[in-house]
Amino acid sequence: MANEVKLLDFWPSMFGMRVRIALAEKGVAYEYVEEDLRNKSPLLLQMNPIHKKIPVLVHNGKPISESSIIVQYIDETWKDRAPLLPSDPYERAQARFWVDFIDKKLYDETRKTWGSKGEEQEAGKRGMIAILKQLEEVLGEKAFFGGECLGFLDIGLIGFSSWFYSYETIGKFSIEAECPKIMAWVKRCLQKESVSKSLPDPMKVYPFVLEIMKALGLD
Ligand SMILES: N[C@@H](CCC(=O)N[C@@H](CS)C(=O)NCC(=O)O)C(=O)O
Repeated sequence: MANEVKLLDFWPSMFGMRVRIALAEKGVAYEYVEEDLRNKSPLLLQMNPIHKKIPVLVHNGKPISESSIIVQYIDETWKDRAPLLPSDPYERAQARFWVDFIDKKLYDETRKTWGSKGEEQEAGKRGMIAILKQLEEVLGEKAFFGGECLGFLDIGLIGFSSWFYSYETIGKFSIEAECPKIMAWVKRCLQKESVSKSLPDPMKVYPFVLEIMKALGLD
């Protein structure tokens, strides 16, 4: 079967980054399609009519949406190399639990660090640090959440690190001071080409965040 793989994405998206990393880990060649989210393409609207969001993976013409579902699909489809989810069902359930936790809790807290002011912003900073500390406990003494190799939970979290500089600079706090183990883990992940080539430069993310803040009247 031919493998025609297309990724509808938007460069600063930590959700899109998950898919880029998973495809890189598996060595899957694909066409990258950058979306303008203020003017969504007919292809995006056709491929993800429910949420109308990126990322969408289009595999041999069939769309798959929701980043964590896409990463699992990639792992199951190209299963002969670089396993991303643990083989043990309990470990697999745990990895899925923590990615679900990131999706339900972390994104909202991080957004408050730059997308709000005053007490809400402070609460976002506290909330984000509390979640990262929780994840430090999950990491324990392991090199990666996946153990010796990058896994599903690593892929679920690492994209946020390209926004850390923006959260810290706008929110005036230091993630490294509060969560040194997470920062050491970020540095280990960035040594992997699958990660470093999939994440944008934090210095490019920062002006992008400032631009959204301006548009929201938060500057
Ligand atoms: N739960 C989704 C979140 C995806 C998401 O929030 N995508 C954003 C970009 S980061 C988007 O497409 N936003 C467009 C919109 O909301 O209209 C996933 O994991 O894929």
